[in-house]
Amino acid sequence: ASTASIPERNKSFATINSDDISYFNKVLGGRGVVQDEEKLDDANTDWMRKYKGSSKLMLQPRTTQEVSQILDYCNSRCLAVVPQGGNTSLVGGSIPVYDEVIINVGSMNNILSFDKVSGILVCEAGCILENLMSFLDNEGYIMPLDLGAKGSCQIGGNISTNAGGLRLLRYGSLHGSVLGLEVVLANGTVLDMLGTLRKDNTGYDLKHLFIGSEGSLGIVTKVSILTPPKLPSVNLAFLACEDYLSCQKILVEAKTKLGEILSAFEFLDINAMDLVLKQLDGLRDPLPSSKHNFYVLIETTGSMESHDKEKLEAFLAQAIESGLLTDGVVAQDINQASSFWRIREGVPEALLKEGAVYKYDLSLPPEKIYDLVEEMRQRLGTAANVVAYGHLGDGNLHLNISTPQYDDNILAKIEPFVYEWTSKQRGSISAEHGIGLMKANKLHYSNSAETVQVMAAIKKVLDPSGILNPYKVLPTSVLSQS
Ligand code: FAD
Ligand code: 2HG
Ligand code: ZN
Repeated sequence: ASTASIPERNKSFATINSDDISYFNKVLGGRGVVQDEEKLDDANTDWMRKYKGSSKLMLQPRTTQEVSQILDYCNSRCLAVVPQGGNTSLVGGSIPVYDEVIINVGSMNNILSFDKVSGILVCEAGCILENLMSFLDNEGYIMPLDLGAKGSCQIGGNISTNAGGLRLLRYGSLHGSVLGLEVVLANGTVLDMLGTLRKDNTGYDLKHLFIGSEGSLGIVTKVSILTPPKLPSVNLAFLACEDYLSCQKILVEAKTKLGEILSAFEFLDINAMDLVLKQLDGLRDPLPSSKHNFYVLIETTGSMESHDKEKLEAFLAQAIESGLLTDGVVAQDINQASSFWRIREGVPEALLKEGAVYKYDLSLPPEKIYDLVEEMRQRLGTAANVVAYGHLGDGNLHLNISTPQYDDNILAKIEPFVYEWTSKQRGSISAEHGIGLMKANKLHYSNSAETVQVMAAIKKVLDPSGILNPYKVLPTSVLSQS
């Protein structure tokens, strides 16, 4: 991977010594002070195997008090730290850049309360998303977010990245469903904002600062989240369109004709589909009679099976008759539905198997999305496979450029072009994955200089020595000025 844009190690940070290790052993009672090389190697390496740090220490606290003591100590010693959850970041956000101490709250994985009437779940930040989903399933509820990394990512990591995913279209962003947080600041101060109220207009709503701040302002230790009820009727259609304009028209049709039951609207282009079928075992093309340029997944979730089915079938029949859809199939059972989802959710894994990958996670006006993909294909010719998919219903394109290995000449053709193009459309250079290390010095493409200055000022107030997740989110140049 290219390291061209990685800033130098900040010399004001201390390096760990044996006194530090003794202190951490004392605080954690001898458990969760990890110096084992193999474990550290995993924690130093990101999911894409693109970024690699060289931390010598990972701490696994079990209580908020322990997190507080660790941070208080690191702050006074000027030891830099990186909060890490499931380490599924796609922007180099969760790994140390140099020798930062890794703090992983994965051992804080208790469910603290669940209110069956309101659907409000309170849990510790280290709970794995899929475990929360299974817990809620037994209670007749679901999590308001779902994503391909559910088996590893932690709710604290989801909140810190403001993860979007497959259900955002229906249930909105975590800024809406997170009702409260407990957060530990850089100096060890515990902020108890763990409310369980839907309505609470008492002063500045500080929890929102931590949703999406990628571990740069504090460590999330507890979470209160509003969960939707599990509805009995879920249908999933796997559909084909011949051109991108038809995908957009189908989206508008789905929003108007399936409005109250629409729960996901995703797309893949033919390059994404071919790749996933080639790289992942056991998957079959749901529409095998011919190849199509675009594939769309439409999920509906409602309370009455017969009504929902009738509605979806009428919608599909009309879309086929009008020529917007050229083929389509509705999953007949839960196994077929999960195999359809596996195709969509498996694209990142398929890309990883294929070789090197340049990832761009963009918010763009939906009508512009595929223009960028086509321009990128023209720029790169046969040197790369340009793959497009994503959360079309939310205007979120996942533009992935796959090459046999990382190559700075190819990167120079992609960047800054992709960021400039997005900026010109007033799009976002990070729809849902965050800024991390990858885009810290690209923030200006989506934010004015004044906005970035205010962000730096907030960072200075909450973390004056800059120990929390250094080199990430904000450009180091702005932080050193403020
Ligand atoms: P990590 O990757 O460990 O950390 C992410 C960031 O949060 C880092 O900056 C880290 O410092 C910080 N952090 C972690 N825990 C805490 C904490 N307790 N307190 C403070 N800061 C913390 N993202 C989407 O938005 N939508 C998707 O559909 C989606 N799909 C994905 C599919 C795959 C296969 C993969 C690998 C990733 C996907 N992601 C997606 C990206 C990723 O953001 C999410 O997987 C997830 O939200 C990260 O959670 P995590 O626990 O792994 O956090
Ligand atoms: C998804 O929606 C994830 O599958 C990952 O956000 C996207 O790999 C990507 O670009
Ligand atoms: Zn996504």
